[in-house]
Amino acid sequence: MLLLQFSTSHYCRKARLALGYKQIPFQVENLTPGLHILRVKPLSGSKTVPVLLPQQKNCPAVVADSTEIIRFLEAYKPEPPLYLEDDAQQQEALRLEDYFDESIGTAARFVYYQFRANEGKQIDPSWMSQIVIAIVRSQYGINANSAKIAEKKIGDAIAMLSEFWQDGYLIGDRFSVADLTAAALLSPLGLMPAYRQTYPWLFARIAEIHQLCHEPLPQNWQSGLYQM
Ligand SMILES: N[C@@H](CCC(=O)N[C@@H](CS)C(=O)NCC(=O)O)C(=O)O
Repeated sequence: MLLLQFSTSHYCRKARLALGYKQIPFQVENLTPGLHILRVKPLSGSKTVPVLLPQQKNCPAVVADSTEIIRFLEAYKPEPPLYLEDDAQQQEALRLEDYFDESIGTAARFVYYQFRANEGKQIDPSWMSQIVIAIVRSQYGINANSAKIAEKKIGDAIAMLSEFWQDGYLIGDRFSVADLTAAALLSPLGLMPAYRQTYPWLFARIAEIHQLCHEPLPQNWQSGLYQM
């Protein structure tokens, strides 16, 4: 299997966590943001990564979007499962996956790029890095106001996680797609000292999930160099 990705994207991390959890061998092709469209659009019709090319008999040629990739992997290799047996619990797990994808993954991007343009500027003050940050901020409309709204969404998500994650799972009594998605999409916050210091349990849990999924932590969790 070949995963087309940005190496530091948290949605691509979500796909890698799922592949790793199921111990499915895969290779990655790292794309350059902007130029990636030339590779991805003809394959999936969309402009986002991750995109998985299963390259296997009786499998679709292209699976785009992290949620679809997990759905495909679950059918391709059901064990160990990321979906839950109980129907109601599974519906709830998919609802949480969607909430983290649509609301929290985007909010994490806003909070992180606001940080990188301000307190986190010294992490990489090079003009190259600052240009990338400026392009991303303009592409997504990231500014002090939009980042403030995103911060509130992240706060609500962490409050919810604090009820379930300190000693258990988001749904039911085992690891599921909901836990995996939360860990992937909140991982960029591990580069921000304010979050790291205030919520050590959150980052301990994200680290545990990475271990369970055989995926290294974001390379620069310590130094704060991270782009998505
Ligand atoms: N819902 C998508 C979101 C993926 C996404 O937002 N990917 C970003 C990278 S983090 C991307 O490809 N951005 C490039 C672009 O929008 O041109 C998923 O879950 O796969």
